[in-house]
Amino acid sequence: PVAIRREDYRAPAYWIDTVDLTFDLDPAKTRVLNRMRLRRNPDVAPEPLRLDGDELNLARVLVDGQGASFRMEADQLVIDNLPDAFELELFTTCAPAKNTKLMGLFVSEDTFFTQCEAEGFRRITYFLDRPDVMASYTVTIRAAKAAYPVLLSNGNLVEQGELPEGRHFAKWVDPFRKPSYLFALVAGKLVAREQRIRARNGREHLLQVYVRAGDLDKTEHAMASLVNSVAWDEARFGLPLDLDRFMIVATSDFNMGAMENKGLNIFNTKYVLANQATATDADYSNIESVVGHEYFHNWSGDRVTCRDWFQLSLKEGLTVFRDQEFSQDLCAEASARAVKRIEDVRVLRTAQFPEDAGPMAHPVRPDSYIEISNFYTVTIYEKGAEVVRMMQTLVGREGFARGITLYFERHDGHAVTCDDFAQAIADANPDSELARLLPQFKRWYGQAGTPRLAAHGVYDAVQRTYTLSFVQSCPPTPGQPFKEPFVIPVNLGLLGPDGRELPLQLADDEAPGAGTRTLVLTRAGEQFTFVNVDAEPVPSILRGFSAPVILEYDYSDAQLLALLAHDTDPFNRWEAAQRLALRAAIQAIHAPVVGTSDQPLDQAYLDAMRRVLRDPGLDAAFKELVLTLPSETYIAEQLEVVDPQRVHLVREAMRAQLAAGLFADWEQAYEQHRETGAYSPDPRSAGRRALAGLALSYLCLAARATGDAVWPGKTLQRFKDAGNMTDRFNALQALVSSGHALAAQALARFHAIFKNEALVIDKWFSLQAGAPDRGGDILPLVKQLMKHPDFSLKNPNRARSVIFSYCNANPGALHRPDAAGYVFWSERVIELDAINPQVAARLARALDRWSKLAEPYRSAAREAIMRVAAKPELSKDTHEVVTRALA
Ligand code: DPP
Ligand code: ZN
Repeated sequence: PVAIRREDYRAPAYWIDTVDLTFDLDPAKTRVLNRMRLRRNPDVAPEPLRLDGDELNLARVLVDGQGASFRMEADQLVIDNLPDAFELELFTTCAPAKNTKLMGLFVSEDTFFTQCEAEGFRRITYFLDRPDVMASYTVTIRAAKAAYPVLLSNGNLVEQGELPEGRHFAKWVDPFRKPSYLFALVAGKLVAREQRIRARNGREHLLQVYVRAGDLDKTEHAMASLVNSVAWDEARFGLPLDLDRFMIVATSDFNMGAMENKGLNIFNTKYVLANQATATDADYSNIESVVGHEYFHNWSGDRVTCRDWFQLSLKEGLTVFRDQEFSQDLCAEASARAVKRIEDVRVLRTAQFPEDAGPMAHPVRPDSYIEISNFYTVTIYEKGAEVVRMMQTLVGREGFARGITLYFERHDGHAVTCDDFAQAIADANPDSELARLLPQFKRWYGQAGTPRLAAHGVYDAVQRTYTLSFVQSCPPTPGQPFKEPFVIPVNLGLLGPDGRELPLQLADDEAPGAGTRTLVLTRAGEQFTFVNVDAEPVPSILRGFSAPVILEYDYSDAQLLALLAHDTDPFNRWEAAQRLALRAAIQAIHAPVVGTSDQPLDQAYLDAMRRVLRDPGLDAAFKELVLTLPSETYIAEQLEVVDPQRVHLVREAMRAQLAAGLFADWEQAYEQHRETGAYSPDPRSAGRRALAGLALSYLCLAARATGDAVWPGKTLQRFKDAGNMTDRFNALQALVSSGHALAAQALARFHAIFKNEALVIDKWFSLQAGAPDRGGDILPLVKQLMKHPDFSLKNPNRARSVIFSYCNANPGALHRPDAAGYVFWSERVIELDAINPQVAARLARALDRWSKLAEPYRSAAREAIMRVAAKPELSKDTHEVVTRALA
């Protein structure tokens, strides 16, 4: 496989103006007639037409109605000697029922679906399958009426009718030009929830959510989320819905979460279906974000798209930022907004920071790839969103909205680059720091790696000054040994000895300012001196996580406790507790092992946690975040050399301490928060359920140590009586994760109740495969789960629920001294690669951080990766991941 490089970008030799597709759908052999109008691109030197194709059977090629000579070069169809403008007619067939890759046209539960991003359209017909070729599409779908009563494609339905032999057809015209990756087709037995809305500008729209017949009662939340999304994008950014009809269709076989095809979004059922009996609060919240995300792509992605796939973050980073802001704006209370921000940062730090420090590290705008599917990463998405967020911080919320307006004015209908985006935001704010620093700011797009920001504070009691100095650095990443300094906006506050916020006055300031101030760092090292500071302050640095960096500050425990107790910034309050827990974990990991009686947490920490739990002024959701320990993955990231078993044991010891040490407080927290009234997924009641659930899990854990039977009994009762899935699942989880004997009957009952609910059965599998390991018991269980009649490797959700929950999300169980976890991993990667390379390549990433492992893990993990790499006929996807891991 060859690498594709950003610097090699060239405009296409031809443009495609119109595409007229006719599908004769048949699962075994679908016929596709593709009539296109093409013209030579006058801006580039003449060359043959090269169309991409993949696993197609080509039957006919006509140029202006005449048989034409053509040749095949690898997967490309090449035609020479073409006129400047012409009609090209191609007739191909493909086999949707055999398409286990789920790219292109495939069949899921007797329904046809497509997935074309990034390069799936070439599996439907030969095409210039690149995002800068934008065409107008007309699509005619023909199929057996009884089996496929609903026929959908992008845009507007212009005609439908009967055909001989029980067949029928529908013809769709998309009023907007689009790249091929946004094409979509759906055909099958589906029903729709419909809602008509009138937008601010008076225009009427029909919104539809299509699902299988039994699932209609689970579409209310997705529809509500869609209605909110339409209103929000108009209100916040002035971006209206531009179509008469907007459709969402759910499928249970899908590689991604969802796909933003113009007017016809295709979703994984996981991000559509919810009712209170089957979905948790987390599911409700994910549905809201993903429905928002795909809808917002209608502008940031569809109306303005990417020139090439290196610009993927242009649409993904921006659209994640937009969906994060949407979810925050839907929160009625500021505290709920803060909780959402903490959750987003937690994802960034536990998933993206390791990626940025590992073999797959790449810039937000990568320089090369072998398989673009491997670059739908947390770096492109979440770090990309942080880059957009920093722009907003530098130009202000209103300035940013102006920038967005200018971006769409300039580039509507075009395929553009990350530079174009940053330029528009800067140009709309010519006096801003962003405009002044733009070339340097754009290093965030070009340089990979998480910057480290070391801060140090010195108080001068005589001068009454406080000097904060910062030194930034960024470690080498593959292909980038040296980094230039970044522009880092640091939101800062200072707390006085009594915990109150101090006024901030730099030497040059005429008057002090109140509250948070943004310092904009641009050099490797710099200093800021605050004047008129009456006593040594505690600095609250990087409030709201104003930049995606690792902040190092030598806080004393007392300072962290002060921040936890008093900071006005909720993010940094939470962060102070995380730092305390992390510090305790790291100390215990490095300490000599003394039997099994680890006590990593000290009394001051436990007392602080008790105060948080009992504080009537704090939200339940916030308490739950503070009382949740950093994950094993996050702890491991802080270490030079990782012994995963030691990390696991120390964290389990910390959990046991929190359980026993705060037993009475957990009882009280549970009793106070157990009732949430009629079910509603709003942040306040979800927060109450989250805290009650955490309390229950600690109570069961404590009971395990003491042999007490009361709390496990109560938990089982709660599991049985629960009126919603969140409470039910939390109770189940408390029993399973404490390893209590009652877990077995609860699991059996859960399966029996929900045996016909695929998404709930996924949870059932995932909970077991992801449970805390006790003496190596999880791997045998996982192998047993794979033999369960409900298990299937072909369904990505199901495969993920067992295999990923074990390999990618349960480090304490995967990393076994006997290497059996790695052997299992390598077998599954190879097995999956033959079915679905995209899913296999995700799984392949589970051992990304092998080089950090202590022996014997390190050598054994490497050996397992080499075993995968040595396999002949590996997909490009998996090949790229494992070769990078070994590089
Ligand atoms: N469907 C994926 C997303 O929305 C890729 N565009 O992020
Ligand atoms: Zn997206």
